Order: sequence, then structure tokens, then C-alpha cells
Amino acid sequence: MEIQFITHNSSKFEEVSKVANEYNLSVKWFDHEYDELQEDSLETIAHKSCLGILQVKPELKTTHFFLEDAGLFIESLNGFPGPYSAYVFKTIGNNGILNLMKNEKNRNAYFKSAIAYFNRNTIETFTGITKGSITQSVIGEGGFGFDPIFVPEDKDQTFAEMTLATKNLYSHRQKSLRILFTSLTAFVKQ
Ligand code: ITT
Repeated sequence: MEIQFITHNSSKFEEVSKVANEYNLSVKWFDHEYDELQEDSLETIAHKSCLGILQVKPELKTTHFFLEDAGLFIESLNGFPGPYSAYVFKTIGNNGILNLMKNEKNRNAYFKSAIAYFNRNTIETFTGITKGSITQSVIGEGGFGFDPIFVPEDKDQTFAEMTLATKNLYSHRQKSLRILFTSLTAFVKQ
């Protein structure tokens, strides 16, 4: 069964294909930039993005594909940027977030990943959360997005300091992916 992953972010695709390998699944990259509707929940955004893509690319109706929407939720900012993460990253970036949190003692935050999977018929959503904290400065060169300012719980490195394999042990994305891939491989075994 061929599964396509729709994203414009090559780093996301790398993370996804490494986890897929562990399940002997081959995921193909479908490079497409799509408009995300602004909604309060990542699951709704992912679900609606899936519906939107099926409208503009009706040829996908006979295929299996998924996409993913992720966000960083910061406790002292009441969950901001959350579903607005892409816009906030583009506009104020990591330094802008650190400035908003200047003198803030509560550094708690979590990353959430929401996958919407289309199985030729219906759309299912899967989520994963990784708790952690926001650093005082930008640290590390790897990864992408907010990786240099996020340290997962009980670890002492930011996601940007970790190898891809290590980020894939702790990330929000591998958690939602493992739920999806487990259900897909269970289905194949039946
Ligand atoms: P898509 O084409 O898949 O939508 P994207 O990079 O726009 O790729 P999202 O909309 O899911 O991805 O991400 C929202 C923002 O959160 C965006 O600025 C990302 O850089 C950031 N982000 C998402 N996942 C992340 C991760 O694992 N580590 C750090 N930042 C992340």
C-alpha cells in the first residue's frame, strides 16, 4: 500500500520517513503547500486541511495520504502560539518568543502534533504531545522551527541539539505517527 505524506517541510518528511521505516512502511513525500484555516484546535485544522486538499486535488480521492499540523503551547502565555504557531514563527520567530517570556519563571510548554489520515474513504485524526520547557536563549543548529528553544521533559538538550534519531525518540510527531502506523500495520496483518 502506498501512503503519501503531504507537507512543504522537508525536515518533517525526514522525521516521518525514519519512523515509517521502523514499521516497514514506505511513505512518499508529496510536496505541496496548502492553506491552513485558522481554528482553535490542531485536529480541526488538520481535518479541514485534508478536506481542502481533496477539493483542489481530486485525484487524491483514490489514494491513502496524511498531513500533520503541529504547534507549540506555552503555559505562561495561555497556550500561545498554539494553532497560530506557523504565523508566529514566520513573524517574530524564536527570539520573539524569548522576548515575550523575558523575566518569566514558568517556562513550561508542550508540543502537539495532529495527523489527519485519509484512507480513500474517511479522515481519521491522531495526536501526540511532548511536554518540556522553553530555554532562555536559542540553542542548537539542528531540527527546524522552535526546536532551538524547546527542551523535552527530563532531558538537558534542546530538540535542535539532538540528532534526528534522538528527536524521534521524544517528539510529539513520533507519538502521533506511531499510533497511525500501529493501526496501519495491524490492519495489514489481519
Ligand atoms: P507543513 O507544510 O507540513 O504545514 P509547516 O512547517 O508549516 O509544514 P506546521 O504548520 O505543522 O508545519 O507547523 C507550525 C509551526 O510550528 C511551524 O512554524 C513549524 O516550524 C513549527 N513546528 C512544527 N513542528 C515542529 C517541531 O517538531 N519542532 C519545532 N518546531 C515545529
